[in-house]
Amino acid sequence: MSDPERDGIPCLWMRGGTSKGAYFLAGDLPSEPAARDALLLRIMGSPDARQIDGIGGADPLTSKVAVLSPSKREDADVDYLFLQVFVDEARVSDRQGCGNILAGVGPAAIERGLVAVAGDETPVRIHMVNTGEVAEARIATPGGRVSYAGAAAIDGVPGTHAPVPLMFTGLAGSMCGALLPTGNAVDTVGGVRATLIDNGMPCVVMRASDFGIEGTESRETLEARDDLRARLEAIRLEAGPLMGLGDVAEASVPKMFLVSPPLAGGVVATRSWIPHRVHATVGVFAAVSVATACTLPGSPASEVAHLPDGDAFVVEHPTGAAEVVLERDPNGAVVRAGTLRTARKLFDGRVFPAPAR
Ligand code: NQM
Repeated sequence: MSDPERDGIPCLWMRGGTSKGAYFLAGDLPSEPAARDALLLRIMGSPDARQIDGIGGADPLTSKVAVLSPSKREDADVDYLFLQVFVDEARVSDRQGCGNILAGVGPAAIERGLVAVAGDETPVRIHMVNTGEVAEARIATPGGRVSYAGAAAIDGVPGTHAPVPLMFTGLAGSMCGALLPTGNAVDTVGGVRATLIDNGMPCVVMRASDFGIEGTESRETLEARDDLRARLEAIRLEAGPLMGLGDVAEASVPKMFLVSPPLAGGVVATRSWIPHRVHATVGVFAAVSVATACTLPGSPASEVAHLPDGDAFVVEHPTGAAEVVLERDPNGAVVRAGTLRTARKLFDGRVFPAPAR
């Protein structure tokens, strides 16, 4: 019988969008969730602020896991379960998806033989197990292999890489059951006007000015503000049950957004708490959700947003901007969304978990 500590576990370490994570085949991990999560904590080196005895990058954005398996669904090729491994707590959560790590799923599925190459570009239909929707990715596969090289650039990642276009349908209410789980475009939570929204990611969207900040401060400046984090956490704990998420004390959702007028020609400027650290960029589904909030008349986001003429919503973030495309029906409801990401294989090998503590 193989011993993970001695023999290691097959693992692809990949950048997906502006995040980084470990990609596993489900068959290489324990099937029982508690045993799987205990092993992932040992692999990432959690709990430890530096994750020094594991491969995690001491940041929630680089302490992520994708578990892949062939899909049994007719409309999907691969099942993708996302797991957030907390950095300084012994906790692994499946209570959110991740659109950045999603960008690496197509390449990883092809690398691992779950999906066959189909010409110079291979479409991969990905069932996102956490929320139930299917995403479509298109992966560059010239010459029968995944190519990571290309001319696409995304803010928050140096250089250019092969484009990974992602398209989504049916995101509304992914975890909350409805786009606006309270039925309102505006609620007052903790004395602040907020939009409680889920168009792929449960988010609480409020105006930065209601917190006495510009909303354009750096990640470091905002993370130094313990008072702000505490106020946002109090609102988050109140918003969770209102959004149908129950007690969110131990969950990584909802994400907390403070929005302000765009500074660089985009639709809106964002700073997001995910939920305790400030995002270096912006989550993919979170960007779709906050862009959708901008389209709701009377919402706090609509008051600061500069809406585009077409479908392309540029969401500004601490290190640039991310563009999401929102296709709307004649009533204004978002029916399809998409974005462009890149991904890169960083390491393919076997990972050796730390001894159980
Ligand atoms: O919203 C971080 C990320 C994410 C999530 C987070 C994401 C998304 O950027 O789809 O991508 O919000 O925890 O990796």
